[in-house]
Amino acid sequence: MLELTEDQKALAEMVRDFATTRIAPNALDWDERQHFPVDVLAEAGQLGMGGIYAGEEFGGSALTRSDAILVFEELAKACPTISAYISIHNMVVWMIDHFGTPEQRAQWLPAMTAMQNLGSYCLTEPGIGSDAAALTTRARRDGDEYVLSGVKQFISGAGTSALYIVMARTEDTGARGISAFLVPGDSQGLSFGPNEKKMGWKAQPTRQVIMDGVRIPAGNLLGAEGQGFSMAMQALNGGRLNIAACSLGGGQHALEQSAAYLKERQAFGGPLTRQEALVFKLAEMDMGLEAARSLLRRAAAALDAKAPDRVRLCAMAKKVATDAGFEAANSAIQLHGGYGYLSDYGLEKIVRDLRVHQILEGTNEIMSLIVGRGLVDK
Ligand code: FAD
Ligand code: 2MC
Repeated sequence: MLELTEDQKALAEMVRDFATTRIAPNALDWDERQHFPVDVLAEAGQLGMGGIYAGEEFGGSALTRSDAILVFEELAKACPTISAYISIHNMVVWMIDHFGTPEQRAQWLPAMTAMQNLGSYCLTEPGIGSDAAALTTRARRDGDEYVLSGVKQFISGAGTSALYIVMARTEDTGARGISAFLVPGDSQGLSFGPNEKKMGWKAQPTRQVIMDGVRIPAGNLLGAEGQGFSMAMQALNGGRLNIAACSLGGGQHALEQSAAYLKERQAFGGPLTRQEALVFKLAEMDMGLEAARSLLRRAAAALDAKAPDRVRLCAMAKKVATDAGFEAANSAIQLHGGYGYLSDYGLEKIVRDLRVHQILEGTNEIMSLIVGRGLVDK
């Protein structure tokens, strides 16, 4: 299970080629200019990365979750921010492909799997994040339409996306009163807050999505009324695997760069690789990443197999890998000394980008809550 197949090795190599030629050379510049490279995203779409685990009927690649984590790790070696946005887009595409009607799939998927149109996932609100089942955005049925009002906070891709999947309340019955809606980006009454100024993830926009009486056709309800929370959580299981893979990619790149640097850097009469303490640090980084990668592959296999413990394993992998990736990147700065602190070396960007993976797609405390509840709520 942990060995890659020949097809998986070829997939990783194809993505690596794309990432090293089209993303890596530009990553620092996009970060500095806060540039969201939609043209390069469309190129990723042409290579099948817009619907990685969506069916082939409307342009998806019909790959597994075990394949997808390889894609996201390779992309993240070049830029965690771009990799993570492509993951969010894939969550949206998967929700439409998996839960949508034939009409919804035919309408939205072709341009989205090609990444000509981008998608945003809208769960968080200004007043609720971790306690997602308490969300307050309203959707009221009015004849052949729904009318949506409320504000979504921290929405990745907002303002650029053509489609927003919005989780909104249709009944006052907790998680079971939440429904999911397909909200076109050009809807009347839809507006966006300013682009947030952030520590990292600068090459993708993060904005509020503001809905003031947005009217959408009743046919834009995704799934049935009351199923929105469950669908949103199912999409997040895959998102958590992908974000874990993004952290591994960033951490792995930082590790490789550090090993190369220690070989070159001279001090105390020879290269720094002669200092055993530093080689031990590299070994610790490697061990942390490899252990997390093993758990991540097990969690992805569990999601592929719809195993009963998949939610627990996805939560574990998300916490373990995002912590390991951040630790590795932060250690890489230390191993580079003062140079690690300079933007040109790219390491401080990786630290800034990976820091938020411990916060979003469910904070790492919420991952512990999911795992811990399973131990004591039996
Ligand atoms: P809170 O829920 O207020 O938590 C505050 C602190 O309390 C955290 O440390 C948390 O772990 C802790 N805490 C809360 N409850 C518990 C508990 N029961 N036990 C222990 N500790 C607890 N959301 C979207 O819907 N779509 C997006 O595209 C999106 N993109 C994002 C991009 C960025 C750059 C950022 C920063 C966030 C994004 N988010 C998005 C939102 C993200 O998912 C939330 O920030 C996250 O879920 C945490 O919610 P919160 O910020 O409200 O923190
Ligand atoms: N997969 C499938 N179903 C799930 C699930 C999961 N991961 N998590 C919860 N559910 C189901 C659960 O089985 C239950 O179903 P049923 O009603 O049939 O029993 C229902 O959802 C309600 O779950 P809980 O009773 O556990 O609800 P509670 O409110 O106690 O806790 C919690 C839910 C905290 C686990 C959930 O709110 C959560 O994951 N919070 C974190 C929010 C989050 O991850 N936000 C990320 C936003 S997106 C983002 O950051 C991006 C960058 C895109």
